[in-house]
Amino acid sequence: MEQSRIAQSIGIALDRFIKNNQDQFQYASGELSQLLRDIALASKVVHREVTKAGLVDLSGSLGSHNSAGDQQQKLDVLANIRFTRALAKGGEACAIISEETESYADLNNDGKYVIAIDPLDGSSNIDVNVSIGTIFSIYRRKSEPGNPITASDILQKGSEQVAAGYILYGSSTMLVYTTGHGVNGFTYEPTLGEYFLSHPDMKMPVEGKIYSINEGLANSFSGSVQAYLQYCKDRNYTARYIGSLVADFHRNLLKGGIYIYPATAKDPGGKLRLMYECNALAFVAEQAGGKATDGKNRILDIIPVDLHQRTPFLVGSTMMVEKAMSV
Ligand code: AHM
Ligand code: MG
Repeated sequence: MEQSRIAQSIGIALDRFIKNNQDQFQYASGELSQLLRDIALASKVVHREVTKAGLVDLSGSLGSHNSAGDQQQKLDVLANIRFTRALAKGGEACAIISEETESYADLNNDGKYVIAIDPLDGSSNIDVNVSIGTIFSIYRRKSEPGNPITASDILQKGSEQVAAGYILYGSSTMLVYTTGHGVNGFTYEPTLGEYFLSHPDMKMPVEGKIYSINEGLANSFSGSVQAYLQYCKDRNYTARYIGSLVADFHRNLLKGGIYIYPATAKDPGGKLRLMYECNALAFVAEQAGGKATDGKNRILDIIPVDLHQRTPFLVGSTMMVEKAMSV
């Protein structure tokens, strides 16, 4: 019933979709809806900046100031400012954890939500005009609003996310999110300045044939990761690696596949960050019927001890992830 209701809403604008589905949230208030709208708004600004990246770089190379006399800023820093500003203005967030800042940003003590965000992931791809993304997780704070936030508000495990998702700045810009009731994808229509539902109730194929991994590092992979890669090759699977997590994940979500960033000699604990890269995608994957693990533990069950902690990450079609864990 719920699924057909969503399927019938194809083409509906994001704002209206959020409003229509507000009753699904565990905490029936408009605050979470407002947070999602704040994130969507900031992403539209980032979309605008991303599409101008080549021009910005050009003017940057002529002098390090723009026409307004401001210093040119790197897009990832700019994206961090855009998202932080949007979330701070709304008042619903009490803290933001970001890849771009060492410590968390303490916002409104009355806010009920903690946001973990990678404002612009895969940013080394900006210079070469390849897809990049924003990844976000939303948690409800544990302590009473009105008080200073505590470590237990900040260091929550992924299973406690109340919403999560990503924005993919690709050949079109898409926002994909879950509030724990399935996954829905919205495509941005830049001339109207609106996201519209284009991918209702997304499901990740249970089995797939695409594997995504930086195979140049294979010499330092564990024996089991190397054995799984051999398994993929023996079956003529397709290798696809953009080097932009959101883009690699999104393709595998739609087509069926596995993304692996294992422990390597350079990054023995894995490269990717648990709190603002892996948890959100793990939540989306599970809600779409997929699986996410560090090789042993479910990603969403890992208790974080540090804002920026890393983890090995295997995410994708359930049967592929299970196979990768069992070889
Ligand atoms: P970043 O947060 O510095 O952008 O790094 C994260 C990115 C992911 O988007 C991508 O999947 C991975 O790093 C690629 O790493 P590598 O170049 O080692 O393959
Ligand atoms: Mg990142």
